[in-house]
Amino acid sequence: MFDAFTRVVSQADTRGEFLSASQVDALSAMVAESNKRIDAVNRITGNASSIVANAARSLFAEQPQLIAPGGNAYTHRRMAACLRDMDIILRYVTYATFAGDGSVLEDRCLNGLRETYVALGVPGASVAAGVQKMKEAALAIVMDPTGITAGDCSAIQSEIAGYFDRAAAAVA
Ligand code: PEB
Repeated sequence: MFDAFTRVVSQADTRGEFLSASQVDALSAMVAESNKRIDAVNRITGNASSIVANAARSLFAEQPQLIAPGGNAYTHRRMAACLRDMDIILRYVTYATFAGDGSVLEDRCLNGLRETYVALGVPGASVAAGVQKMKEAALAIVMDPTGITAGDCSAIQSEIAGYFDRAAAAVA
């Protein structure tokens, strides 16, 4: 598991090189912008249960076969497993956002997840659709201008979008 700093260190060490000026500059810029990152993590974390619940509700409205008898979210046990899975994926997206690196998401959540879903008979494309819904809701909350100093959050927005997209692509 890397963060933005340990990844740069590891890459430099692999080549036996000192850190380059451009690597240091990029990390300095990341530190200078870190309030945006922390605010984004706090906002997603603080709204996690409603992000999950609303995304699931919207998914089941679009794909009612999931909650019909025989569906993959039919019975309380499967519904609970589904909500838990969405919550787990969202949690790892917040970790990746905090670390500024997707490896924690890749290594501890997405690695092997497609195979798990295939084995369980859970439709990966439906999970991916749920992840996309969480992405929309999370980014709407992150980019909400109320109560924060106005600034350019396009970089953190696209970084977070990228983590959700990787999660969706990993199971689709
Ligand atoms: C991944 N999900 C399920 C299981 C596992 C995961 C390992 C099997 C064990 C169990 O039931 O608990 N676990 C989960 C995860 C990590 C982990 C992400 C990462 C670290 O450790 N059903 C639907 C939707 C979708 C869904 C499409 C969006 O209709 C999910 C939610 N996951 C779902 C369901 C099950 C499951 C298990 C329904 C139960 C399947 C079954 O037992 O029939």
